[in-house]
Amino acid sequence: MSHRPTPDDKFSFGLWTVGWQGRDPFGDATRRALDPVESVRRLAELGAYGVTFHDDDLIPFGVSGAERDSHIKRFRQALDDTGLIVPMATTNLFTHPVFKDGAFTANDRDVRRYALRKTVRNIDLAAELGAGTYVAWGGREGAESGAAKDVTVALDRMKEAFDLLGQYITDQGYDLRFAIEPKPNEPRGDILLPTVGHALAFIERLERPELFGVNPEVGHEQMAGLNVTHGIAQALWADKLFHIDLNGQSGIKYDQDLRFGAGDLRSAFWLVDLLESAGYGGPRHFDFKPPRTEDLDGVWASAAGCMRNYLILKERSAAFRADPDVRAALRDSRLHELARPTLGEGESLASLLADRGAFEEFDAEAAAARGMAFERLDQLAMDHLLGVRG
Ligand code: XLS
Ligand code: MN
Ligand code: MN
Repeated sequence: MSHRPTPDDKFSFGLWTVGWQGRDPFGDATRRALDPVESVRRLAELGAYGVTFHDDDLIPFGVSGAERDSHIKRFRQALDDTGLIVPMATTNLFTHPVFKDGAFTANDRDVRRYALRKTVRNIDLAAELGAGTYVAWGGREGAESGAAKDVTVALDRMKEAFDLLGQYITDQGYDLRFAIEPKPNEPRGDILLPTVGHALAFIERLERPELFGVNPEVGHEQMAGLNVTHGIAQALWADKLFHIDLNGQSGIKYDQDLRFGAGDLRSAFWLVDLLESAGYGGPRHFDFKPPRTEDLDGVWASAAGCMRNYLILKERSAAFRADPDVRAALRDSRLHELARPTLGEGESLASLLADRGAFEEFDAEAAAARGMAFERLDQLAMDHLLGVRG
């Protein structure tokens, strides 16, 4: 298998990822600004199929209507020239100081109204450019102190905002769905809808839940110490994996946004194994930050590394699944039993209750003595991941 990406691999990148200039809380920019047109060209050359953006990545905040149009025109031209598409777009509701206390859940009502208008304006552009997904990351929706935010009321306001946006795309007839992106903290001390689970539960309370799914980010779940592959499996199980942000993270600390495959490599392996075996058909979107040590050559090397690592892990996962020893080990670990419903066909709860073998005559000691053989199975995965088998 080749590790050279092609558009069929559906790799996409945010303009803000390769375009990150390296400004952090302690230091200034280490790289010049990238023209979005240059990013589109370079990403296409590297084998990506899509590019995504926040409104302000493409059109600097506060410019006139005419200037806005000319930025959009140049971008469209670059898309036409390269064949890159825009699978997703999103709103910047966090950089400008007006959003210091949030956007859809800001205590100030006029800020909430402004945030909705800013979002609607960029939804129009997303629809015009053919995007199928609109991401909503509420980075400033949260608090640093207890009484500052009434969380139940803030969730009412969050629901109000998403219900209005759902109504908007329905009224406009846009072929667009929303993907809510959870994150536990940073930049707020604590952010609302902090994990995939919180977001999935919230979506069920919306007026049009069918229009809403999640956009989990690898590092964001890991910042909360969670197993990101399990979170994504649950999103898939609920038919809610509308989009994904792939990157790398080493444990519970600040949002590292490493290139995909860096950080927790075993977790990355299981994630690719899940996405590929579940037949996830959406974009493989990278939301990473090339470290500020890098010059622009390093930026493109880092972007290429994201895609290369995904393809290597995809190959390793396919070899793992095809290995006859792995198949035998999966049987020994009784995965096929997990796939069997607990009641037999046509069996009822009453027959389970009447089954003496299930309880009165069940030999719990004998069942407890059975080994699960998971260590052998996991070592086979490790061997495949490290490239010493197949
Ligand atoms: C920040 C988020 C952000 C979203 C899009 O932590 O990952 O980049 O993906 O607003
Ligand atoms: Mn992140
Ligand atoms: Mn993200």
